[in-house]
Amino acid sequence: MRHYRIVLLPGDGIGHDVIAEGMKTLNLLAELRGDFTLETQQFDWSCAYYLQHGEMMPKDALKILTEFDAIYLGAVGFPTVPDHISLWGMLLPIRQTYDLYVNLRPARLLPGIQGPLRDRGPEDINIICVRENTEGEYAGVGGRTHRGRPWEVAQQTGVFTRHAIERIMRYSFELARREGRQKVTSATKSNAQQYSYVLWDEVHAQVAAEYPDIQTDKWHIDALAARFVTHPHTLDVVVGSNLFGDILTDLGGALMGSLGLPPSANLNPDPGTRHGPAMFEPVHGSAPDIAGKGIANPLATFWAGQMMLDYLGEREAGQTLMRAIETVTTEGKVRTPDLGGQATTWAMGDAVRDALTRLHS
Ligand code: GGG
Repeated sequence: MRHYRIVLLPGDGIGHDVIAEGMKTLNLLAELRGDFTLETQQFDWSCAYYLQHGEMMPKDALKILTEFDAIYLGAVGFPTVPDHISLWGMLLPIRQTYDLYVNLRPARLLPGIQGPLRDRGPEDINIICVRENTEGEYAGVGGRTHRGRPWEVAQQTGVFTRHAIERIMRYSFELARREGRQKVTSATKSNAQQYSYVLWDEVHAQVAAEYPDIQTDKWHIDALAARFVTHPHTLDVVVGSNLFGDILTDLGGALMGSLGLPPSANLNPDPGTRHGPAMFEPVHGSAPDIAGKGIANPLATFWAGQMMLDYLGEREAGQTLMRAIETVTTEGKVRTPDLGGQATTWAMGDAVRDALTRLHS
């Protein structure tokens, strides 16, 4: 019997509801299969924790987390704490300290879901976004001075290293090969950003030359954002910097019909340079406006659970979970309000668990 230790970080807002439902679903899947078990430990690190302790997580948190096989995270951020404090107090240190340099975010229209684009179906919207996850605009380099004075200055420096660009490009081309994809599209802005994105483009071209079997192109981020809407069928694997990847994948979520659907995996695919466990989370945040109402869509978190199972080596179990999710979207009987229905988080969770049970009977 294979055994995995998962750390649960529900975080803030709807993170609690979706992680509880996610674990209930993963545990049922493990039980139905009978060939692996999931042991969990939950920590209450969050904005509420910050208000009590003055920090988002304890000083030894990053050491504690290394004892686990994977992190299953809900959402970070709540209006009670400035967003830059919560993000830099938890999510970004985990990604950077463990060098989880790949943020993998599928943007795929699920069967049965009506996206906002007229005449576009699941065959048109099937993009894998690869977001550089450790530097770029999120490097955390900069400062403020002369606070409160009329001449106050704030500087935020983007950091782009050949090393990080090269590995995210290589990962994207390898992913394209592995997944039978045809093309890698690079998001750039080398017309205005004459240093960082010129290096980005140069490294993109160098790495692309090693993969003659994979087509490639590049678009300035503004044009690419438009292309997501006008030509989504021409996009296959899309690689972007930390900020561009973040923005494009919210757009991707919108094209999928709801931000309650896209998942996200924070990975370091090179065992030799891994400093901690991979982290799996929905793309969405804590959604304070619907927190506590029981109406959050748990499907993004379930899908993140599928990515976690895949990472742990439980690929077949992950595929079954994905089939269960797609069964529910195809049948269309249970829909949370973000998808135009009235179902609760728990009803959606029950529907997926019911589909899992049917798939196993
Ligand atoms: N599900 C994780 C979460 O809370 N995401 C919200 C967020 O602000 N993320 C920032 C980022 O991924 O860069």
